[in-house]
Amino acid sequence: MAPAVVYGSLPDEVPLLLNKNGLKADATNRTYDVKEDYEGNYRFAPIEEAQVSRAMIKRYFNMMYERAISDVVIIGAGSAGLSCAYHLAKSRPDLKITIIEANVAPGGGAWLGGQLMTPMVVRKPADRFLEELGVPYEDEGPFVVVKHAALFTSTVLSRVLALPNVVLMNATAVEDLIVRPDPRDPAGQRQRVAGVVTNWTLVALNHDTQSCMDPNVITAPVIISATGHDGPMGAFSAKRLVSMGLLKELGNMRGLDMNRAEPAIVNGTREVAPGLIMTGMELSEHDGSNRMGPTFGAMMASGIKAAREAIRILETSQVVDGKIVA
Ligand code: AHZ
Repeated sequence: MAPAVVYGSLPDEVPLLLNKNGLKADATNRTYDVKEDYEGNYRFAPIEEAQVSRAMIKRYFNMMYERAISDVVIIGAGSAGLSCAYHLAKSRPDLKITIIEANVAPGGGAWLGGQLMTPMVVRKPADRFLEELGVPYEDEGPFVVVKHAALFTSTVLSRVLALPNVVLMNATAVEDLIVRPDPRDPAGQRQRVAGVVTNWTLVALNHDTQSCMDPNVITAPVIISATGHDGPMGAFSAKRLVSMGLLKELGNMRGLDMNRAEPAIVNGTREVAPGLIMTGMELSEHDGSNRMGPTFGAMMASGIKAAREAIRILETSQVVDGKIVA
């Protein structure tokens, strides 16, 4: 006779707590014979492989379920997107902020300065953002220098991820935008960006090699696009606005002029189409403004401005179930 198949015998996942004797006890008061010994006798608490799967799946898919309606979606976790997420999440802890990043590694181009060198240059007054994050720098008068760009990027990333109202889905690409008639337009002609269409990036990169692999969606009253200048995935929303007929043509990023480029990006950060704010270097493709090369102050200040714009929109709108209704 075949052996009986028994389900439900796996212990549920329960938090481990340290008890008086240094043994780990979980919430059901089971104790585990663990030892932190680096002389050859290190012992872990036992685990079933399925517990590991369930620990991840439960959290990830609960998070996707919960964030199917978000308050703000930020597309792209480069220096502009992360600066935006930090300012927004700190200023408005009540908002559900969802960051979608196509790459496995968040951070965009901010892991290095210019020409693959490590120092990062930030023009004043954007050094105030470094102060707020607690990132040290050397003062060179009109600008400051962080010893390694990764010190800025890892710090802002860890601060953002530690905020309870932020989630980051990396290795996930935005491959389209949700667009609806804008309820604020009495004629019903104007279109409003109302969410994002997502897919695992590895799937998004394989639409030409496989049969149809349909996407997922996230609804939000405000979308902030921070996908950088043109590249394999860059300037995503700017290009989609053109192909959808919501923008006549791309302005195309112009040649390098640090003095013109940085204020143009910061001061031009705005809601470029109803429901869609654009920040960082993506804006240079939308507006046809100069690039600044390896100076990062404008990315930080543009991110902060995008966060302020998002708050302004939310404070002047009536939102029901993730949709602006008036
Ligand atoms: O992976 C991209 C990167 O991390 C991500 N991204 C792009 N398209 C996406 C999509 N879905 C999800 N469809 C997407 N994620 O967006 C991030 C963009 O980061 P970035 O560092 O490229 O852009 P940024 O505007 O934050 O910073 C630009 C930094 C530059 S470029 C530049 C110059 O060339 O002159 N100067 C500066 C300071």
